[in-house]
Amino acid sequence: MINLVLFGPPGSGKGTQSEKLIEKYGLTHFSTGDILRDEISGKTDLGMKARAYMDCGELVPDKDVIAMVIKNLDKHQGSKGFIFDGFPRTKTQARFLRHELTDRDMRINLMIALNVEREELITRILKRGENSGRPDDERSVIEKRIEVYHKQSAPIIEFYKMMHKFISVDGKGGIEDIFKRICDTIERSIA
Ligand code: B4P
Repeated sequence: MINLVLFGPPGSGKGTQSEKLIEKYGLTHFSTGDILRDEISGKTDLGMKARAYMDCGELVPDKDVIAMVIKNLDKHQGSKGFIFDGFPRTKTQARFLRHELTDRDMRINLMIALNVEREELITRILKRGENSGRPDDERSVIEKRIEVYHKQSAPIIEFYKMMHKFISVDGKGGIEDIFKRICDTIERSIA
């Protein structure tokens, strides 16, 4: 079983690369952003609450995300492994994930962080915003999301570094080139 955390600022390509990794390694995609957007589409209580945070670029509170993760994690029993995309995003979430996985006799093998500079992140998300219909793909919200990433999410890099599970990959360039870098990293580190 391989469990990966795909990490990086908004627009770094986590969703894009997750799709390719799932196809290659047969893993289960676990994207908290996608699950939250499904909750919004379904107009659930969580969705209505989450929307207020997401639309202005803030993180959804840990207690809500954690309850949602507990509900969704056991839907995938028998999985060959997970790609955690956009989760964990805070130290509390990182500690929670380690605890939940240990209880299930599982562990994170590697956190792969996609390294992309700020201007490129903004360009990519603005381009997606032309068609995505996502209220958070708008410049001032993108800037807020990047700020929140640096303040609240980037500190968890230390958590994974201490466990010798952190690897940074160059996230600039063509999608296929980045994918090859990620696969090489996985094969060097895990296989
Ligand atoms: P997410 O859905 O996870 O969004 P994101 O981090 O902003 O990444 P995104 O998926 O947009 O970008 P990607 O890198 O794939 O989260 C949205 C919101 O949900 C958060 O702001 C937060 O409010 C909430 N949330 C989610 N998880 C949470 C948690 N754990 N705790 C609390 N709150 C949570 O790609 C972006 C674009 O770049 C795409 O259009 C893609 O086509 C393009 N792209 C990718 N690679 C490229 C390349 N190499 N070249 C050019 N373009 C590329």
